[in-house]
Amino acid sequence: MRKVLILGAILPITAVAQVIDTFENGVNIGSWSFGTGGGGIVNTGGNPGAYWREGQIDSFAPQARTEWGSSSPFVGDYRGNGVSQISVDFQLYHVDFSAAERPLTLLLVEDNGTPNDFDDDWGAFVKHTEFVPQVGEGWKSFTFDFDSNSAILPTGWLTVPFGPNSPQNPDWNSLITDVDQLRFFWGDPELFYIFQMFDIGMDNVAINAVPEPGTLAALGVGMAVLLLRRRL
Ligand SMILES: [Ca+2]
Ligand SMILES: [Ca+2]
Repeated sequence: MRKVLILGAILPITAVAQVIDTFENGVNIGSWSFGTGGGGIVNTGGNPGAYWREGQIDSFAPQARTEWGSSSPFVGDYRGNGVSQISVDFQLYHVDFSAAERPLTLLLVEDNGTPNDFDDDWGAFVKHTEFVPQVGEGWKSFTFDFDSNSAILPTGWLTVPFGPNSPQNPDWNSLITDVDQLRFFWGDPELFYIFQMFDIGMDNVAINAVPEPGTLAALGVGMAVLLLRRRL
């Protein structure tokens, strides 16, 4: 009886809070696009159902991004909101030459407090171990796990300046407590690529929060104590 009560008390605390953009009913929760102005929601063929399709992306590296200055739930104070995971599904329908061996990169952008001045913007990014999908591969899912409570740039992450006035020593803490834009960058931001036309689909963009590790550890200790007491 006591065991049931314990589990009942823990489950709500460890539940994952999630915002997921499935694009159903014509709703683009996250203000997503690839920035061409030509994208839109298609009602069938997604993973499943509706999805975001942008067919005329002329770019060296397509970048699905939250609209600049939007109130997208995919930006803001990641640390305060306990964000620990971001995931997305992509499909590649067409590319002129090749999209082979491009990692999918999660890129978080900081406007440095000046949203109208792009010369001092910068970002922090982490490359997924999986490459972007190829034509004919169908929908491919990507999940990025990270610690927004880390006081320093997490292992595997790098920073990138976007203008001549970007800070010399970019502050991870100012970024992770006030993310201004989320981008999924189709490639390695440190490499150069040729311009090509891409036709891409996107679905199930999700941002997840779980309790801080300290909270889980405290619960673990509590469970151990309770189990010990039961045995005694
Ligand atoms: Ca969908
Ligand atoms: Ca700025």
